[in-house]
Amino acid sequence: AERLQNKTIFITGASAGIGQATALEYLDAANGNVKLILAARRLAKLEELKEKINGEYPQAKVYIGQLDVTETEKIQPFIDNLPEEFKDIDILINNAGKALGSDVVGTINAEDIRGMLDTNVIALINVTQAVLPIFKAKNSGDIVNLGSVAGREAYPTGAIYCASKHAVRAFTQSLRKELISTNIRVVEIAPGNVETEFSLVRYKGDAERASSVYKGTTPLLADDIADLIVYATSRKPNTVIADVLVFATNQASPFHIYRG
Ligand code: 8X3
Repeated sequence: AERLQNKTIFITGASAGIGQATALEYLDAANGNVKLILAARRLAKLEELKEKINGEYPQAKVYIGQLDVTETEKIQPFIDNLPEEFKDIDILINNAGKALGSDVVGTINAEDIRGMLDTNVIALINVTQAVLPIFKAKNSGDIVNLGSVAGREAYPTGAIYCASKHAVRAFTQSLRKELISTNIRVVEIAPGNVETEFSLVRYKGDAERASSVYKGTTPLLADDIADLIVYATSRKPNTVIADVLVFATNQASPFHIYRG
């Protein structure tokens, strides 16, 4: 797309899943003419991804950086130390996020509670606050926050994850309203089940349980969400795709899933 040419795009959680797919989707949509800032905890994965991108799109500019977004004090330096040609961020994809465990209230361990709220909520807020001055200075930029159906409909055994995604939704809506007089666009993309490492992380490595989430369905894949993110951020400047709830065709709520 013409509108994406030479944009600088900052993606958190870029080493796998929706984050990685989004990086590749931007490259595809802009024929490699984008600058990507790819951040994640797993640097080796990012190095692999960068190599793959360099092979396929020699014209693409890719900056990879190890960043655990829950390490609050590292966020601003990460932004400040970007190489000159990557400093002028145009699109922020707040993708890093996770579910940990599936326990009922009363049995949720403290590490999981903090893990979800730190990554999904606090880190997302901190990254947004670090990038927002860049957008305000030029009166443009897109902020895409990854919500979830869990941010619309809370379900049992997901209290903290659901609370975290409700928080993402509220934060996103407040921000869009605060920026009403600017050209900055704020987007929430809220997927249902997407087949990524997500369930493996939620069920702590139990591969059988993880795959049962998607069993009998034609699940959404990471690149289906990436496709929507690229679509939303390549609309005409007078348009904001404010809010997208997206399911696999055979899902209608967290617990309405048709398994053929
Ligand atoms: C992931 C979808 O249904 O597990 O955000 O909450 S769900």
